[in-house]
Amino acid sequence: MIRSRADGTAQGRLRMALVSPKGPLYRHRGGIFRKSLRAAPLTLTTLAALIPPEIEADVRIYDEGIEDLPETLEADLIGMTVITGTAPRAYELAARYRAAGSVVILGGPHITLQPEEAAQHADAIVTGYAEYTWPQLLRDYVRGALQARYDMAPDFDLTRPEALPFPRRELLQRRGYKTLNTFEATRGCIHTCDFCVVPSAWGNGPYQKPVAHVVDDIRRMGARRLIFYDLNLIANTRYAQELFEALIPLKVQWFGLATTLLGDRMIELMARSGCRGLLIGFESLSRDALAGVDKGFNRPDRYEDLVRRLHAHRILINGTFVLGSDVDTESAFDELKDFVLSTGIDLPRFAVLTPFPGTPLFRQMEQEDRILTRDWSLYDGQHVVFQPARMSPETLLAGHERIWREVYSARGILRRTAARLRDNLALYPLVLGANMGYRFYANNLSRFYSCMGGAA
Ligand code: B12
Ligand code: SF4
Repeated sequence: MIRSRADGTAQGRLRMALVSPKGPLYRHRGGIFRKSLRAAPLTLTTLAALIPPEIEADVRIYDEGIEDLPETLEADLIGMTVITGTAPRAYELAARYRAAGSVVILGGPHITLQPEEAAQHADAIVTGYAEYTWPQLLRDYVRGALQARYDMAPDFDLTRPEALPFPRRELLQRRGYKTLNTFEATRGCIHTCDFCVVPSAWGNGPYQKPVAHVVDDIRRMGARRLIFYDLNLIANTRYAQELFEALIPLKVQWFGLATTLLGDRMIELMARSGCRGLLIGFESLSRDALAGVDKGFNRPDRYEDLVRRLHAHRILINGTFVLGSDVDTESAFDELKDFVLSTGIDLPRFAVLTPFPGTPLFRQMEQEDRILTRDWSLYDGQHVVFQPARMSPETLLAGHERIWREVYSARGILRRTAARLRDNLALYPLVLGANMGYRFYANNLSRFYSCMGGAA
């Protein structure tokens, strides 16, 4: 049943709450994302900005990663953003709020990938990017005509002015985040890695905001140091060049995400535009493992050279790796640890291979009967939810924890980052701060572990 206000239409000011539920690791109390690792997400501030101007609304944002939720939410309409690891919590909250009379709308990557499941827990669901559907949903709600489902249109684009309000960052609890200066220029990615939710949830895109709009957003925030959340900033070379050229006069320092496909000219331009750090998905040192997940464009034999070239331009590296591929044996942990320590990756991060529902990897594992649990709260990249091919789930979990601890031991941090004291002294406090944040993360991981080996 679709509910709206008692008389069928909304009257007076709309009381709206936008909620980001907690996951096992990202939570206010007892979580392991320290403030030094938390930059403000753009999801709820973007949704708040998309409320049509003719709808008078009092909006509050609640991020359960940084604060406790009040017992009750005095809201007519509640929008919740859901990733896989937060889905069970989102459904629990949705049931509570619906019972209390609020209308609950769910959206986000997990809802997009599992719409039938999600629909059972909401008054309406929104799949895909919501720049056009969310305003339409709100208008429908106000006139008492809420639909059960709103899907992103195939011709979605991010260039029209109505899709480009500036995120309402003033609604966030400033104290909870290391920075509010997070931005996005593009969405989506041109690649199709089997384990990644991005191509499955949102298609390949990339969708691009006009560069002038991105620059305006940065200027109005007065940002000097900022983060781009784009999944792959260099997906479209021409757009990337235009963006980076436009950043040069701003004299900002920026951090973002890119693939390993970085040529010298691009690196040089990025450095000139203020790039000081990149998150790069190296994923594995094995070509077979990469080919197995459709990420064959990564060339492990070139990783060391890439790290050297980025460091030569004083660009720090947040390198991400995935453990548990079908070619990984127990020796993979030590090989990876040695690689990370010897190349001096500034901030390495390790995830357990996770077949997120809705991805090709999930379908493959399901066909092979290797999914060990459908408790989505364990789908956070730090638990083992599938049967690995060449080791036990327990070995994978233990090896994953060990590598985190070893590369973030005092000695590990020093060995990886010592060279930055010589060649990037100005950013060393930042490197050290982030390393200490991840050291805390590494030392606390075991508190959260559960491994589903043999459970299914
Ligand atoms: C910021 C961020 C974080 C932050 C904060 C996350 C939070 N508050 O939960 C931190 C660093 C803490 C984080 C951690 C993790 N993250 Co994260 N994160 C992101 C990131 C980079 C940006 C999100 C963002 O602001 N996007 C910009 C906004 C505008 O886009 P959007 O969120 O997609 O929202 C749009 C639509 O999806 C839709 N929409 C979304 N929600 C809703 C809700 C409603 C009601 C409606 C109508 C519409 C709607 O409308 C918006 C406008 O179009 C995304 C990748 C990305 N670029 O999207 C990953 C991403 C969300 N993270 C992901 C993951 C896996 C994780 C971790 C598990 C990683 C890890 N192992 O540590 C943890 C888990 C954290 C947790 N919550 O428990 C995955 C989610 C995959 C999945 N199926 O679960 C993503 C998609 C990255 C990826 N490449 O796979 N993350
Ligand atoms: S390159 Fe990165 S963002 Fe793009 S599909 Fe692969 S894992 Fe996902």
